[in-house]
Amino acid sequence: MPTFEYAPAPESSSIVDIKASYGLFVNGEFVDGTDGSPFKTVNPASEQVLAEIAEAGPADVDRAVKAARSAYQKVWRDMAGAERAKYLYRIARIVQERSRELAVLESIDNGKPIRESRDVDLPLVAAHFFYYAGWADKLGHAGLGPDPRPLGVAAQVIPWNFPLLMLAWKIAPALACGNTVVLKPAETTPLTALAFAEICQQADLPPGVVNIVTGAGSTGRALVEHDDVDKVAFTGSTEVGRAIAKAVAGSNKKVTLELGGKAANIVFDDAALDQAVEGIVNGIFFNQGHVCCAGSRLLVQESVYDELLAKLKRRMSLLRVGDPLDKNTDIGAINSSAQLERIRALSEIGESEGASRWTAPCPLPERGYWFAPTLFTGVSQAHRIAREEIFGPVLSVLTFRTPAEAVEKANNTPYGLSAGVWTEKGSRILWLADRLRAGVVWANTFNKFDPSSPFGGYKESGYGREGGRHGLEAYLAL
Ligand code: TAP
Repeated sequence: MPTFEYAPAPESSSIVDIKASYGLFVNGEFVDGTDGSPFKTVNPASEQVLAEIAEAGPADVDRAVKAARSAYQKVWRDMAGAERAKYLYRIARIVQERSRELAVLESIDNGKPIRESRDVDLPLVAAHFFYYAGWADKLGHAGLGPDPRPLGVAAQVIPWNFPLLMLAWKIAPALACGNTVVLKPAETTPLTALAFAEICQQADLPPGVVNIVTGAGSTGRALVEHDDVDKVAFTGSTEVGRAIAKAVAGSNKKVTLELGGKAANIVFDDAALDQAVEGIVNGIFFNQGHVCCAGSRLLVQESVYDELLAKLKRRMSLLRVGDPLDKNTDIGAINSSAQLERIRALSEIGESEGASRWTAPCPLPERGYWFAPTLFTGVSQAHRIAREEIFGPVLSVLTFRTPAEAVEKANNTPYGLSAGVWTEKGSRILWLADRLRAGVVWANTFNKFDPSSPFGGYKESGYGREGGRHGLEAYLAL
């Protein structure tokens, strides 16, 4: 089938001003790190160094926690909710005003297509701040008791797949509830968190209410293990989540963990197949598959398997992989060489365990980290590609005959974060939603997010909920 040729439509990067080096954001100002070694952040689409970033060592983390404690006790805890709300609204509006710049910066540092950072990440970031600003003066009416109180200082550690959005998920509810925060972005994507620090200055947020400490795993560990934090909020891998749960066990710290997933996207034979194909593609190839709730296991009813697979392969052949700043790009760069290695390794294991690999025919740029959209058929439930999170653009396809078999296979995973169901039958959707052990179940859609909707997992996908009224509970003493 002939398709149109697309001329490149690159977004200009001249709107962002990346400095040669960045310090830590502590007590309202950028300061040099004192006991860490600076590291570099690179553009994964070109492998070019973007900036040098300070690493926070234990003494720097301690300084940030002290600033957060002081701001909590002197300003933020006792400020009227309506006043706190004004700061959050102000931040939300500045994010909107600077959204083009922030979207470009996110795509440069993370590798995600500008179409997604511009149309998904940034609108949701602003929406989270607007949403939680609305709660700040209504906490007594959230159904969580008549006089909910803040917890104190929150230590927040986030991953690299949605850098600014994960920051918003963490900071907006924490601040609305009267807590102060120290946040550590991922080592490979610190730039938008540092731009957010500037936004805090621009919004005249009282010094110390938000502190940003950059660094790698050791900085995160020093932060969550610090004696003077009251709350730990972590999003990342199940492995690190487990280590954090052990480290804080026996302390008074309240903990929420948002971890990995291996979601089933279940297609019944009565589904609108073209629509389902769009949902499958969005489910696994959105954000290069670097999505905790990605629909990485496709379960297809046997009677429509051949038809669906043919449509899916045709659609995958049209995906454009390449320059994240080109507005035509569907799939951008893999975030780091380490992640690319992991995707390659698990894909090779898929082949060696006997599954059949099919890769969409597409040219890949020479420099940078790239992986073409791939699917595996002939996958059994025992295969590692059906059990482990690949966190890349790789789909494992399995089949089922009956609804009961679909539920059994969907739930046969250590994770329980999300699931998708494609069918014309409303009663079947409700029947499945009741039985799927997943925090979110999407029906005839996938990867839809809204600040008013709680998000979180079962089993090894973690505990606690973020988003919505439920997200307040994680930041309040009730
Ligand atoms: P991780 O390796 O777990 O890293 C997450 C964050 O924790 C990073 O900032 C990391 O620092 C830091 N970290 C590493 N070791 C630590 C330790 N011992 N103590 C405290 N912090 C530590 O995950 P990742 O590779 O960045 O992200 C991918 C994973 O996140 C996937 O499994 C994905 O499913 C999950 N994820 C889950 C969700 C939700 S909402 N459930 C959302 C997004 C991602 P550095 O990276 O800087 O070293």
